Amino acid sequence: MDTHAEPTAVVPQDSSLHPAINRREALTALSALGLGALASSALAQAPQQGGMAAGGRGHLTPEMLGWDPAAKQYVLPKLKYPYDALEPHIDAQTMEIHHSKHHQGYVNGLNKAMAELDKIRRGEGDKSLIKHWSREVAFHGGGHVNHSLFWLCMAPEGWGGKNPSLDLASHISRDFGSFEAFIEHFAAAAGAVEGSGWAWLMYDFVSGRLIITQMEKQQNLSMTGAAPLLGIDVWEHAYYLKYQNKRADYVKAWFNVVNWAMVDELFALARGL
Ligand code: MN3
Repeated sequence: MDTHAEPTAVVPQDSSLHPAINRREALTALSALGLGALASSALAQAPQQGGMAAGGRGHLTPEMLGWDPAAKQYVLPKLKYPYDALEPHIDAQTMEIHHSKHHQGYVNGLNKAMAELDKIRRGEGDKSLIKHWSREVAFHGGGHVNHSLFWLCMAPEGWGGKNPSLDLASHISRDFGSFEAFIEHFAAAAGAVEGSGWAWLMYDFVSGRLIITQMEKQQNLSMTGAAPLLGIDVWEHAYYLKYQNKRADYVKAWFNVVNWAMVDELFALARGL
């Protein structure tokens, strides 16, 4: 991959794939998803920007981020591509089970935990269970955020370009040495997660640098104050049907379906652009 390549994002012809966006609603959704830092950073710049849609950006909607503004509930986001669209790299059966069963489970668990905590606050629940429901929020909420971003950060080959934008690519080169060094580091981090978890490319607000982190389960070891930009799920449910124990092969294949245009979008949002 060429660090200095021109952006190669290919916009799908079906305009319904990129619905118009209301910036405030998207920011609300980012907040609801627990991406408060990402949302507040974007919000801080909102008056100067006049909306993402006006700037040519704005692929994100609350629904895509897993939030129903009307019901004020977390929802399973619809995918922007069919379950078989990531073949041969990610097989259709894995995608269907992963999205409709596993992710739905996190949505249900998160809504349930939020409702139970609400009951306790109203004096109708068992206060001794606050610790239990708080852990449920962390685990299922983490799972919901992670997967909502995971679906967005993948796309059929060619949709999101083969490389990050020049802007993101230059930051990657600055912070990791080169694009190749970044890929190597990211793949190694993903391969070395013990048990179930994730590897993430994140933007650290404090240092203003890109970092790579590992995440155990859905949230352990996660870093607050950094915005997730690109993550790979290395739970076995994400790859076992096709790749069995060969996680490294899955990680290598997965890079073919990275939606760099969306990663660019999240990177811009994180910096309030
Ligand atoms: Mn998963």
